[in-house]
Amino acid sequence: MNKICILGLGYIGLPTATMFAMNGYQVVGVDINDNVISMLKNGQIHIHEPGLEEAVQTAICNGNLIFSNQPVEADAFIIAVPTPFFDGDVNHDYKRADLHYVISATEAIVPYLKKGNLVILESTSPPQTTINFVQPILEKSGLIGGQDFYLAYSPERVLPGQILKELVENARVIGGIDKASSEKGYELYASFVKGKIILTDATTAEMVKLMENTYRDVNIAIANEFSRLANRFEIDIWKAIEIANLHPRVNILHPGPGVGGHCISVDPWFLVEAAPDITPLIHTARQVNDEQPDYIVELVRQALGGDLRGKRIAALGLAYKPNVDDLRESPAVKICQNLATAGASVMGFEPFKPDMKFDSFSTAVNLEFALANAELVLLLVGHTQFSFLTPERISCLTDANIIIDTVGMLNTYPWKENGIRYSTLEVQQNDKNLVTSYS
Ligand code: SAJ
Repeated sequence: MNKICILGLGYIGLPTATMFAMNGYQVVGVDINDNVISMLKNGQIHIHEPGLEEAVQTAICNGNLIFSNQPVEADAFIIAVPTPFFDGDVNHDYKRADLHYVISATEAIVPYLKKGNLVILESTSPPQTTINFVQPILEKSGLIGGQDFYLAYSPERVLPGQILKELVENARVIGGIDKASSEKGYELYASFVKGKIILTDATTAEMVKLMENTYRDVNIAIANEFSRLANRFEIDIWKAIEIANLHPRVNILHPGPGVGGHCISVDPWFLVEAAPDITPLIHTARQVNDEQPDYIVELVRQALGGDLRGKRIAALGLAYKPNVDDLRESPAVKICQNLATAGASVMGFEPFKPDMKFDSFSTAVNLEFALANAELVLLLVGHTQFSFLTPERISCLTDANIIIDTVGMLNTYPWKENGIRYSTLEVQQNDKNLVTSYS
């Protein structure tokens, strides 16, 4: 295998294409977005991921990585397109996977598929997508899966922000439609993967990916529910979690403003959709995490005396998690929108995307501008640069004397001594006077 065609140049496809190109393969990266292709041809990337732009430029200079808006003949095809859920799907009480990108990418391969080719699906997909959707579409070529071509599912499991490192170091699972397909997939990925490579069948590999993200979602949901209980019983949630986690078999995750991103807030629904009758826990966890932004809006409302109309709120961080520029399914954005709908005047600030604009609320291009007129500061994302917001610095930048820190990042600073009311997801124990005025 010398030549690889990768369909979808997003957060996974682009780093994967680059990694193969840096390891000696001829790679053609394909995307249907012409703007993305022209940026990449100029050596610029359209996403924020540490080290990626330099790596793409190196691969282009080596002559191993080129970009196109159409597939080409190749030895191996990798599908790395998004699998979102349907927007505004009102007929179900769960969200359903929208597989149209996977289907159209697979269809796009058909005219180029030859005997002996390997096709890998990397997109997170509902159980049995590889055997029930991808294989039959590819067989429209007249070739038979497992006989004329190899087909496998191999999920990406990398963490945005650490993609280049994790692509190499993480364990990789490769699930073929038959043993030969798994082994062919092994041959391909072993060129750069240093983590363990596990061979299995396609549906197990699909389930493994969904189980991992669902496990995390359910665990974040219980952390969020614990934070609500902590608020009810007026205890410090962070301290309680710290103590509970001293138990050798307990590891409670962080509560926060909710779960965002294109993975954990989406993937568990694929299991619920596939088997709604046997997934009540997964369904409920999704609901708990999806409701967390409303819970935060309520905390802000209480802190501001029960009425949000006309209140000036600086919302720091709009990304779905710390130190990334990705706003997909971001709970921070949802919170800003809901605050604005309730009448607040919201000034959002996302340092990784300072030019981002929204219909319902304003955005600031820098921290100073975001804080200037605020009466309440709402920390929504634990970006490293926000960790330096000491009481002194805040006092210099704003007259706001209320801070709500939804990620518990600033809870070691002496806010009270500096005349600032500070609370996290719960009302602080050491601030009992405020407890009553908040609730
Ligand atoms: N979050 C919390 N509390 C926590 C951890 C996360 O509220 O304790 C929130 C984050 O703020 C964010 C969301 O959950 O809004 C998801 O963030 P994440 O860092 O947990 O995960 P992702 O979506 O960036 O990446 C996940 C990873 N999966 C797992 O950790 C099991 C990654 O390895 C996968 O490759 C990725 O999904 C994916 O592409 O599926």
